[in-house]
Amino acid sequence: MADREGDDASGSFRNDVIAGLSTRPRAIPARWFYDERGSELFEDITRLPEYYPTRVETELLRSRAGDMAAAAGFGRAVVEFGSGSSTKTPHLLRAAQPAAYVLIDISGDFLRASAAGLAERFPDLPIHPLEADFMRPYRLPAAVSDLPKLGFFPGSTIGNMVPRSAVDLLRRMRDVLGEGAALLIGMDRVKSPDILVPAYDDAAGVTAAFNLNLLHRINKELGGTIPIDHFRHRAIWNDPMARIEMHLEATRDVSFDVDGRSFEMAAGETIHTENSHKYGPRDARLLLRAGGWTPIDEWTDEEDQFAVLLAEA
Ligand code: AVI
Repeated sequence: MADREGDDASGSFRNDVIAGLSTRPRAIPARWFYDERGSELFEDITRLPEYYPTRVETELLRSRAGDMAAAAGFGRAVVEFGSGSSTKTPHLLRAAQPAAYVLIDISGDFLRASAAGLAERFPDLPIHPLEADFMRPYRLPAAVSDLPKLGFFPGSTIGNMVPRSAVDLLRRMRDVLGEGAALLIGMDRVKSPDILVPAYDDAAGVTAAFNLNLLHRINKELGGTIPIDHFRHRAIWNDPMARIEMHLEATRDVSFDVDGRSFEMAAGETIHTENSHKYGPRDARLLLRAGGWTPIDEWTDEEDQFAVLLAEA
Protein backbone atom coordinates (compact mmCIF):
# COMPACT_ATOMS: atom_id res chain seq x y z
CA MET A 1 0.00 0.00 0.00
CA ALA A 2 1.24 3.48 -0.80
CA ASP A 3 1.41 5.99 2.03
CA ARG A 4 -1.05 8.83 1.56
CA GLU A 5 0.05 12.34 2.37
CA GLY A 6 -1.31 15.75 1.44
CA ASP A 7 -4.72 17.02 0.47
CA ASP A 8 -7.34 15.32 -1.63
CA ALA A 9 -6.85 16.82 -5.08
CA SER A 10 -10.48 17.00 -6.29
CA GLY A 11 -11.40 20.21 -4.43
CA SER A 12 -8.41 21.97 -5.88
CA PHE A 13 -9.39 20.99 -9.43
CA ARG A 14 -12.67 22.86 -9.04
CA ASN A 15 -10.99 25.87 -7.42
CA ASP A 16 -8.22 26.03 -10.02
CA VAL A 17 -10.70 25.80 -12.92
CA ILE A 18 -13.13 28.40 -11.59
CA ALA A 19 -10.31 30.78 -10.63
CA GLY A 20 -8.50 30.14 -13.92
CA LEU A 21 -11.56 30.84 -16.06
CA SER A 22 -12.37 33.97 -14.04
CA THR A 23 -8.98 35.71 -14.34
CA ARG A 24 -7.46 37.44 -17.39
CA PRO A 25 -5.57 36.04 -19.17
CA ARG A 26 -7.42 32.82 -18.43
CA ALA A 27 -5.14 29.99 -17.30
CA ILE A 28 -5.58 26.52 -15.78
CA PRO A 29 -2.55 24.71 -14.27
CA ALA A 30 -1.12 21.91 -16.44
CA ARG A 31 -1.21 19.42 -13.59
CA TRP A 32 -4.94 18.89 -14.30
CA PHE A 33 -4.22 17.30 -17.69
CA TYR A 34 -3.45 14.00 -16.05
CA ASP A 35 -6.70 12.13 -15.46
CA GLU A 36 -6.72 8.56 -16.78
CA ARG A 37 -7.35 9.62 -20.39
CA GLY A 38 -4.85 12.47 -20.13
CA SER A 39 -2.17 10.13 -18.82
CA GLU A 40 -2.84 7.71 -21.69
CA LEU A 41 -2.62 10.54 -24.21
CA PHE A 42 0.64 11.73 -22.67
CA GLU A 43 2.06 8.22 -23.07
CA ASP A 44 1.03 8.42 -26.75
CA ILE A 45 2.78 11.81 -27.05
CA THR A 46 6.04 10.30 -25.83
CA ARG A 47 6.01 7.93 -28.82
CA LEU A 48 5.29 10.60 -31.48
CA PRO A 49 7.96 11.17 -34.14
CA GLU A 50 7.88 14.93 -33.49
CA TYR A 51 8.20 14.63 -29.69
CA TYR A 52 11.96 14.09 -29.28
CA PRO A 53 12.42 14.69 -25.47
CA THR A 54 11.44 11.22 -24.25
CA ARG A 55 13.39 9.46 -26.98
CA VAL A 56 16.54 11.51 -26.49
CA GLU A 57 16.50 11.37 -22.68
CA THR A 58 15.82 7.62 -22.66
CA GLU A 59 18.76 7.06 -25.00
CA LEU A 60 20.97 9.23 -22.76
CA LEU A 61 20.01 7.12 -19.76
CA ARG A 62 20.43 3.87 -21.68
CA SER A 63 23.90 4.77 -22.86
CA ARG A 64 25.23 6.90 -19.98
CA ALA A 65 23.53 5.71 -16.78
CA GLY A 66 26.78 4.00 -15.73
CA ASP A 67 28.67 7.32 -15.90
CA MET A 68 25.82 9.13 -14.16
CA ALA A 69 25.70 6.61 -11.32
CA ALA A 70 29.48 6.64 -10.91
CA ALA A 71 29.51 10.44 -10.72
CA ALA A 72 26.62 10.48 -8.22
CA GLY A 73 28.00 7.65 -6.06
CA PHE A 74 26.69 4.08 -5.87
CA GLY A 75 24.46 2.57 -3.18
CA ARG A 76 22.26 5.59 -2.45
CA ALA A 77 18.49 5.56 -1.99
CA VAL A 78 17.09 6.70 -5.34
CA VAL A 79 14.10 9.03 -4.85
CA GLU A 80 12.12 9.59 -8.03
CA PHE A 81 9.76 12.55 -8.31
CA GLY A 82 6.78 11.49 -10.46
CA SER A 83 5.84 7.86 -10.87
CA GLY A 84 8.64 5.85 -12.38
CA SER A 85 8.93 5.63 -16.13
CA SER A 86 9.09 2.01 -17.19
CA THR A 87 11.59 2.93 -19.90
CA LYS A 88 13.95 5.35 -18.10
CA THR A 89 14.02 4.31 -14.44
CA PRO A 90 15.34 0.74 -14.95
CA HIS A 91 18.47 2.08 -16.67
CA LEU A 92 19.30 4.16 -13.61
CA LEU A 93 18.35 1.47 -11.09
CA ARG A 94 20.50 -1.10 -12.87
CA ALA A 95 23.50 1.26 -12.89
CA ALA A 96 23.16 2.94 -9.48
CA GLN A 97 22.97 -0.23 -7.35
CA PRO A 98 20.63 1.61 -4.99
CA ALA A 99 20.01 0.59 -1.39
CA ALA A 100 16.32 1.49 -1.81
CA TYR A 101 13.97 3.19 -4.25
CA VAL A 102 11.27 5.70 -3.31
CA LEU A 103 8.82 6.90 -5.92
CA ILE A 104 6.56 9.83 -5.23
CA ASP A 105 3.42 10.58 -7.21
CA ILE A 106 0.10 12.30 -6.68
CA SER A 107 -1.79 9.55 -8.53
CA GLY A 108 -2.07 6.46 -6.33
CA ASP A 109 -3.13 4.18 -9.20
CA PHE A 110 -0.20 5.14 -11.39
CA LEU A 111 2.14 4.86 -8.44
CA ARG A 112 1.03 1.37 -7.49
CA ALA A 113 1.23 0.18 -11.11
CA SER A 114 4.76 1.59 -11.49
CA ALA A 115 5.90 0.14 -8.15
CA ALA A 116 4.49 -3.29 -9.04
CA GLY A 117 6.18 -3.25 -12.47
CA LEU A 118 9.55 -2.30 -10.98
CA ALA A 119 9.23 -4.82 -8.13
CA GLU A 120 9.00 -7.57 -10.74
CA ARG A 121 12.13 -6.38 -12.51
CA PHE A 122 14.10 -5.63 -9.32
CA PRO A 123 12.92 -8.29 -6.83
CA ASP A 124 15.75 -7.60 -4.33
CA LEU A 125 15.30 -3.82 -4.23
CA PRO A 126 13.29 -2.34 -1.33
CA ILE A 127 10.65 -0.16 -3.06
CA HIS A 128 8.67 2.49 -1.19
CA PRO A 129 5.79 4.14 -3.11
CA LEU A 130 4.72 7.44 -1.56
CA GLU A 131 1.40 8.97 -2.62
CA ALA A 132 2.01 12.70 -2.26
CA ASP A 133 2.04 15.99 -4.13
CA PHE A 134 5.75 16.78 -4.20
CA MET A 135 4.92 20.46 -4.67
CA ARG A 136 3.61 20.43 -1.07
CA PRO A 137 5.19 19.42 2.26
CA TYR A 138 5.75 15.66 2.78
CA ARG A 139 8.23 13.32 4.50
CA LEU A 140 10.23 10.43 3.04
CA PRO A 141 9.59 6.94 4.48
CA ALA A 142 11.50 6.33 7.72
CA ALA A 143 13.17 3.27 6.13
CA VAL A 144 15.41 5.50 3.99
CA SER A 145 16.12 8.23 6.52
CA ASP A 146 19.71 7.14 7.21
CA LEU A 147 20.68 6.54 3.58
CA PRO A 148 22.33 9.12 1.30
CA LYS A 149 19.85 10.10 -1.42
CA LEU A 150 19.96 10.46 -5.18
CA GLY A 151 16.97 12.48 -6.38
CA PHE A 152 15.81 11.60 -9.90
CA PHE A 153 13.59 14.03 -11.78
CA PRO A 154 13.59 13.05 -15.46
CA GLY A 155 11.26 14.09 -18.26
CA SER A 156 11.96 17.86 -18.16
CA THR A 157 8.92 18.18 -15.89
CA ILE A 158 10.77 21.05 -14.18
CA GLY A 159 10.12 22.94 -17.45
CA ASN A 160 6.39 22.89 -16.79
CA MET A 161 6.93 25.24 -13.84
CA VAL A 162 7.54 28.96 -14.05
CA PRO A 163 11.10 29.67 -12.82
CA ARG A 164 9.93 30.88 -9.40
CA SER A 165 8.04 27.60 -8.76
CA ALA A 166 10.91 25.59 -10.23
CA VAL A 167 13.28 27.20 -7.73
CA ASP A 168 10.83 26.53 -4.87
CA LEU A 169 10.60 22.89 -5.91
CA LEU A 170 14.37 22.47 -6.17
CA ARG A 171 14.75 23.98 -2.69
CA ARG A 172 12.09 21.66 -1.30
CA MET A 173 13.86 18.68 -2.91
CA ARG A 174 17.10 19.75 -1.32
CA ASP A 175 15.45 19.99 2.10
CA VAL A 176 13.70 16.63 1.72
CA LEU A 177 16.74 14.77 0.34
CA GLY A 178 19.04 16.21 2.99
CA GLU A 179 22.75 16.84 3.46
CA GLY A 180 25.04 15.12 0.98
CA ALA A 181 22.25 14.43 -1.50
CA ALA A 182 22.68 14.38 -5.27
CA LEU A 183 20.10 15.20 -7.92
CA LEU A 184 19.85 13.90 -11.49
CA ILE A 185 17.46 16.08 -13.48
CA GLY A 186 16.37 16.23 -17.13
CA MET A 187 15.99 19.59 -18.87
CA ASP A 188 14.99 20.28 -22.45
CA ARG A 189 17.28 22.65 -24.36
CA VAL A 190 16.30 25.86 -26.19
CA LYS A 191 16.23 25.09 -29.92
CA SER A 192 14.64 26.19 -33.17
CA PRO A 193 10.86 26.77 -33.10
CA ASP A 194 10.84 24.66 -36.28
CA ILE A 195 11.53 21.67 -34.02
CA LEU A 196 9.79 22.87 -30.87
CA VAL A 197 6.40 23.83 -32.29
CA PRO A 198 5.74 20.51 -34.10
CA ALA A 199 6.82 18.67 -30.93
CA TYR A 200 3.82 20.31 -29.24
CA ASP A 201 1.50 20.38 -32.26
CA ASP A 202 1.99 17.04 -33.97
CA ALA A 203 0.56 16.07 -37.33
CA ALA A 204 -1.57 13.24 -35.88
CA GLY A 205 -3.30 15.62 -33.44
CA VAL A 206 -2.40 13.68 -30.29
CA THR A 207 -1.18 16.77 -28.42
CA ALA A 208 -4.36 18.59 -29.51
CA ALA A 209 -6.43 15.74 -28.03
CA PHE A 210 -4.32 15.89 -24.84
CA ASN A 211 -4.97 19.62 -24.48
CA LEU A 212 -8.68 19.41 -25.35
CA ASN A 213 -9.12 16.52 -22.91
CA LEU A 214 -8.91 19.11 -20.15
CA LEU A 215 -12.23 20.52 -21.37
CA HIS A 216 -13.76 17.02 -21.45
CA ARG A 217 -12.55 16.55 -17.88
CA ILE A 218 -14.13 19.84 -16.77
CA ASN A 219 -17.45 18.91 -18.42
CA LYS A 220 -17.40 15.43 -16.86
CA GLU A 221 -16.18 16.19 -13.36
CA LEU A 222 -17.49 19.72 -12.78
CA GLY A 223 -20.81 19.57 -14.63
CA GLY A 224 -19.46 21.81 -17.39
CA THR A 225 -21.27 22.70 -20.62
CA ILE A 226 -18.17 23.82 -22.57
CA PRO A 227 -18.78 23.46 -26.34
CA ILE A 228 -15.53 21.61 -27.00
CA ASP A 229 -16.01 21.60 -30.79
CA HIS A 230 -15.61 25.36 -30.67
CA PHE A 231 -12.12 25.23 -29.21
CA ARG A 232 -8.83 24.43 -30.87
CA HIS A 233 -5.35 23.56 -29.67
CA ARG A 234 -2.56 26.13 -30.08
CA ALA A 235 1.17 25.66 -29.41
CA ILE A 236 3.19 28.90 -29.44
CA TRP A 237 6.91 29.52 -28.96
CA ASN A 238 7.26 32.48 -26.56
CA ASP A 239 10.85 33.50 -27.29
CA PRO A 240 11.40 36.12 -24.54
CA MET A 241 10.20 33.61 -21.94
CA ALA A 242 12.01 30.68 -23.65
CA ARG A 243 8.95 28.48 -23.46
CA ILE A 244 6.36 26.65 -25.48
CA GLU A 245 2.89 27.70 -24.41
CA MET A 246 -0.17 25.57 -24.99
CA HIS A 247 -3.52 27.30 -25.22
CA LEU A 248 -7.12 26.38 -25.96
CA GLU A 249 -8.55 28.99 -28.31
CA ALA A 250 -12.26 29.69 -28.77
CA THR A 251 -12.97 29.55 -32.51
CA ARG A 252 -16.19 31.58 -32.10
CA ASP A 253 -17.94 33.51 -29.30
CA VAL A 254 -18.95 30.94 -26.68
CA SER A 255 -20.82 30.91 -23.38
CA PHE A 256 -20.91 27.98 -20.96
CA ASP A 257 -21.38 26.99 -17.34
CA VAL A 258 -18.99 25.23 -14.99
CA ASP A 259 -20.13 24.14 -11.54
CA GLY A 260 -23.09 26.57 -11.68
CA ARG A 261 -20.95 29.56 -12.79
CA SER A 262 -21.41 31.22 -16.21
CA PHE A 263 -18.53 32.19 -18.49
CA GLU A 264 -18.26 33.93 -21.84
CA MET A 265 -15.32 33.93 -24.21
CA ALA A 266 -14.92 35.89 -27.42
CA ALA A 267 -13.66 34.23 -30.61
CA GLY A 268 -9.85 34.15 -30.53
CA GLU A 269 -9.64 34.32 -26.73
CA THR A 270 -7.59 31.55 -25.14
CA ILE A 271 -7.23 29.54 -21.97
CA HIS A 272 -3.51 29.12 -21.24
CA THR A 273 -3.04 25.50 -20.22
CA GLU A 274 0.70 24.77 -20.15
CA ASN A 275 4.20 26.22 -20.19
CA SER A 276 7.16 24.10 -21.19
CA HIS A 277 10.32 26.09 -20.45
CA LYS A 278 13.52 25.29 -22.31
CA TYR A 279 16.95 25.88 -20.82
CA GLY A 280 20.26 26.70 -22.45
CA PRO A 281 23.40 25.28 -20.77
CA ARG A 282 23.99 28.36 -18.59
CA ASP A 283 20.29 28.83 -17.77
CA ALA A 284 20.06 25.21 -16.60
CA ARG A 285 23.01 25.57 -14.25
CA LEU A 286 21.79 28.93 -12.98
CA LEU A 287 18.38 27.44 -12.21
CA LEU A 288 20.00 24.66 -10.20
CA ARG A 289 22.13 27.13 -8.27
CA ALA A 290 19.09 29.30 -7.54
CA GLY A 291 17.43 26.15 -6.18
CA GLY A 292 20.29 25.51 -3.75
CA TRP A 293 22.15 22.87 -5.80
CA THR A 294 25.69 22.88 -7.19
CA PRO A 295 25.85 21.50 -10.73
CA ILE A 296 28.73 19.03 -11.08
CA ASP A 297 28.23 17.21 -14.39
CA GLU A 298 25.92 16.96 -17.39
CA TRP A 299 25.21 14.67 -20.33
CA THR A 300 23.65 15.69 -23.63
CA ASP A 301 23.03 14.05 -26.99
CA GLU A 302 25.15 14.91 -30.03
CA GLU A 303 22.76 17.61 -31.22
CA ASP A 304 22.44 19.05 -27.70
CA GLN A 305 18.67 18.65 -27.82
CA PHE A 306 18.24 17.52 -24.22
CA ALA A 307 20.40 17.49 -21.08
CA VAL A 308 20.59 15.37 -17.94
CA LEU A 309 22.35 17.33 -15.19
CA LEU A 310 23.88 16.09 -11.95
CA ALA A 311 24.01 18.42 -8.96
CA GLU A 312 24.95 18.08 -5.31
CA ALA A 313 23.34 19.65 -2.27
C1 AVI B 1 5.38 16.42 -18.90
N1 AVI B 1 6.04 17.47 -19.66
C2 AVI B 1 7.47 17.46 -19.46
C3 AVI B 1 5.64 17.54 -21.07
C4 AVI B 1 6.41 18.69 -21.78
O1 AVI B 1 7.07 18.40 -22.78
O2 AVI B 1 6.36 19.81 -21.32
C5 AVI B 1 4.15 17.74 -21.22
C6 AVI B 1 3.69 17.88 -22.64
N2 AVI B 1 2.80 18.72 -23.05
C7 AVI B 1 2.61 18.56 -24.35
N3 AVI B 1 3.40 17.64 -24.79
C8 AVI B 1 4.10 17.17 -23.72
